[in-house]
Amino acid sequence: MTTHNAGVRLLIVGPPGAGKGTQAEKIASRYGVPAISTGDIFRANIAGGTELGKRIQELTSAGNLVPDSLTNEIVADRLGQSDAAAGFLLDGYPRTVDQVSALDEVLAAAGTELDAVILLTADTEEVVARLLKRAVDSGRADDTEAVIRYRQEVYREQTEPIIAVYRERGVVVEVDGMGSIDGVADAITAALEQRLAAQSA
Ligand code: B4P
Repeated sequence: MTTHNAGVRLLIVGPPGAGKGTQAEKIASRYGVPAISTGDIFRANIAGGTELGKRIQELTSAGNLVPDSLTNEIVADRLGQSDAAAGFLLDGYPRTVDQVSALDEVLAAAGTELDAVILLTADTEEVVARLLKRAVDSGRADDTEAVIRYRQEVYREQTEPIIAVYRERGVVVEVDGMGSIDGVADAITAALEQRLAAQSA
């Protein structure tokens, strides 16, 4: 345990299949904060079979993003729950520049800010291979090759611009996501510890 486990506010960003969800669980448990994944929230809505779930299913199974207005509302509500008051790790959100602004507002209203943005980098062919494997293992509707490749494009067009915004704020911690799961986890931990120590120095 470190001295940085209280009140840490993080987000993890990277291309689909970079391992955000995989690493988010590990980081969140290390820092004792909830991992909040918009992808998981949407899949839970789909599984619930509601009208909202059906609309989300149409969008995500084609590889498109869910509209900002809806996503922002869902995340603001989730961040308002008591378990997120002392810190959180956002996984897969923000995914657009508009979502960055919405998150900024929620954090400003709470008088808090992000401690670090973990950028998980990965090679396109490797992530496509991982997601094709996940398709076999878990059968996700958005894990067909055409949709996987389209989601990489959506990432480049809509999500990559948020990295520049966070780089300008000096909060980005870049980690190579190409190693083994445990190797990547160790690299994230080391990079985060360095960042959080520098911040509190
Ligand atoms: P997500 O659920 O975020 O899905 P993802 O980007 O495909 O997966 P992730 O990067 O988390 O990879 P994972 O750890 O699973 O989004 C799904 C959809 O929801 C989006 O396309 C979009 O439509 C919608 N959505 C989500 N957030 C949104 C937002 N904010 N706004 C609008 N729409 C939004 O890893 C992938 C696979 O690789 C796994 O099988 C894993 O076991 C394997 N793996 C991980 N690390 C590995 C490693 N180091 N080596 C080998 N394999 C590894």
